[in-house]
Amino acid sequence: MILFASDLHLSPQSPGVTGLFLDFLAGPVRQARELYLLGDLFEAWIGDDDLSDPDNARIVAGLRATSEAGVRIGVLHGNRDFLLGEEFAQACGCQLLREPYILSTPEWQFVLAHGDALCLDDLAYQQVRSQLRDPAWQQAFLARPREQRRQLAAQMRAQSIASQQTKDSPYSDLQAAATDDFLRDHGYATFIHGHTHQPATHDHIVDGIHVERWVLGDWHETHGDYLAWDGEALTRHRWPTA
Ligand SMILES: [Mn+2]
Repeated sequence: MILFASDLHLSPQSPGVTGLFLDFLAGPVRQARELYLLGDLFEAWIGDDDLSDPDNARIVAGLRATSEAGVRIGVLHGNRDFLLGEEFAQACGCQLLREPYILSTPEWQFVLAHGDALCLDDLAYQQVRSQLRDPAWQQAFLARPREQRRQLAAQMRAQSIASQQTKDSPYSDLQAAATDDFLRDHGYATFIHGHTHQPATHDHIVDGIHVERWVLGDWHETHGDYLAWDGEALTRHRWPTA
């Protein structure tokens, strides 16, 4: 079994979600061979020197125990935790993957991404995104004292909430034409992504070929959403199950 989840947005402000995620790691994930986290595992990540934060340490310990139990964990960056680095990956025993990531199984091909790179209609967002993903900007940010980075992250978060309020929908969707190009460029593989917080399964017809696009949901205090591939079918699940 291969499991997929995204947009947990783990933060000290939502301890319920952290609890659900740790139960998820100790539960269904232990029965799986692989787990892919498709971005925004954390609400914010200000640098790997923040691994010592007690909340982060608890989450890393959960991931570590899971990888040590033999589950391969792949992590993609989201637009919140784009600064997750090698130190984090080593502490968890997981692998940081560059998006788009092609996942080939003996039975099927998938392409994995966070999803925000295809939200091209939101020009303001794409501008911010290219700044945050710029290595020079990242280096300068990481060179600041940790407390300053924490404040800057909170400021950016507040600005993003304010700009969302002027839009019809807080999360713009993927651009249709760019998505079709993306599916074509990745061999019509089944596309799994998150970011939009609009869980659904979409059917695309690209060059006459039917391609599925599965959107992961974000996690809440009461429940989370994940997908499972058992070698034959992709299915959506709610956690906890009851
Ligand atoms: Mn996101």
